[in-house]
Amino acid sequence: MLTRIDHIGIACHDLDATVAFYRETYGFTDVHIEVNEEQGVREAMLKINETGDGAASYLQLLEPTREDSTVAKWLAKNGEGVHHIAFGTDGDVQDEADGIAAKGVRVLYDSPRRGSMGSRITFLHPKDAHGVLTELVQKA
Ligand code: MC0
Repeated sequence: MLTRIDHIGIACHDLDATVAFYRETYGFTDVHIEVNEEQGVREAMLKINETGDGAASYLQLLEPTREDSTVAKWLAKNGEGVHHIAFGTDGDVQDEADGIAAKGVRVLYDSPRRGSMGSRITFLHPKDAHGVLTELVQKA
């Protein structure tokens, strides 16, 4: 079952400057930074609150590490802003994806890939989700 907004992904040009903005403007100081080479991003997870399913909700700031990454492509076309929304599941993310695929929504990966902080993730095509790139997350 999808039980939380796991994170909102925001594309940015300069990760350090954007983290500083969120820290100084809103006081979000719980920050985890990592590089995900497969996805072509350096990312910061800013914890906002814990959720009723034992997980948490985050803002995710995404800076591309290479020009051919999905985020670099998106930034070139749209500029900085909200890139995707991620729902968290309390179960197996592949089971969740299979159930959604059965409703006619394209799932982008055949099997889950590695996401932030050791999570398992997959994505739904934005064209099948009213224009919103949607990620499914199973926390580590
Ligand atoms: C593209 N489109 C979007 C979009 N990206 N619509 C809404 N939100 C987005 N973020 C739209 C385009 O405007 C275009 O529509 C159509 O989808 C095809 O886009 P494209 O520019 O031709 O690009 P494609 O087809 O090569 O790739 C789009 C696709 C890709 C969604 C398949 O971005 C993808 O595989 N995304 C999933 C992986 C990802 O985004 N990774 C970065 C976050 P029009 O109408 O113009 O034809 S990694 C992450 O978040 C991890 C690390 C984590 O959470 O832990």
